[in-house]
Amino acid sequence: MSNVTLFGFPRSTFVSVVGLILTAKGVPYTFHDTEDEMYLPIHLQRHPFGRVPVLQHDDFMLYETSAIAAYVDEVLPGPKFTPVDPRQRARMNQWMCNLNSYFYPEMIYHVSHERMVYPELGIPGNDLIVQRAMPKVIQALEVMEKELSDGRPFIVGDSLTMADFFLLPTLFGFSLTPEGKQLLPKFPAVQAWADRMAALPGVIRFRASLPPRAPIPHAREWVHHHRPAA
Ligand SMILES: N[C@@H](CCC(=O)N[C@@H](CS)C(=O)NCC(=O)O)C(=O)O
Repeated sequence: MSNVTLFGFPRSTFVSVVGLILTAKGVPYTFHDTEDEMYLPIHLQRHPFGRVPVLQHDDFMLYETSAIAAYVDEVLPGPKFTPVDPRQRARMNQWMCNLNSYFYPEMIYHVSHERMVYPELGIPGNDLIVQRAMPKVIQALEVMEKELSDGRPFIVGDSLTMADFFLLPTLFGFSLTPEGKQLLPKFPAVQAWADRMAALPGVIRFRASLPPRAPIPHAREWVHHHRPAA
């Protein structure tokens, strides 16, 4: 029986980052769906900020995706996704920070939530929030396109690193929005990277393990808690 449990809800991009890394390493894990528990004491005990993912390994509980990813790659068996070379490792960390600071907030919080998550719950999306985010989305894609423009297969170079797994779910979530469909074809290196990632056996296995895409009921609360001001 697996002694690794991943807590989260299936549409979460950060939960997918951890799921992708565990799957690519070949680590069996149990997925615990927190959809109905997000605001209950049982979940706040796992994550005092009420977010996901949370990882349990034996009796060790850990939250925050970057901390979880580093722990998983260091401690659990399977291929390593952290470069040994300090400069490559620093570049990987830089790209994980890029995702956290410049990609996820704009592409997911501002665009995907307004275009997909809220409308799926009957809550109208706010065009102003999307329009305000778009210059920053374009800047992020331009930076990524430039990084990949020397023909490297992965974001840090020849080898797959955790940074690729950090970027993929956010880029995928954005690609489903009208803005993503219109914009991404203008970034051929980013598109080629996404296609290359989608063809990796671990990514195929992880995606096949997900339930069919469904609305996120607890996202109704986000309107009150953390929707950006229009
Ligand atoms: N800094 C956190 C961010 C995690 C995060 O924002 N997760 C989102 C899902 S992608 C979440 O928990 N949202 C649930 C909510 O706000 O109710 C990390 O890296 O783990």
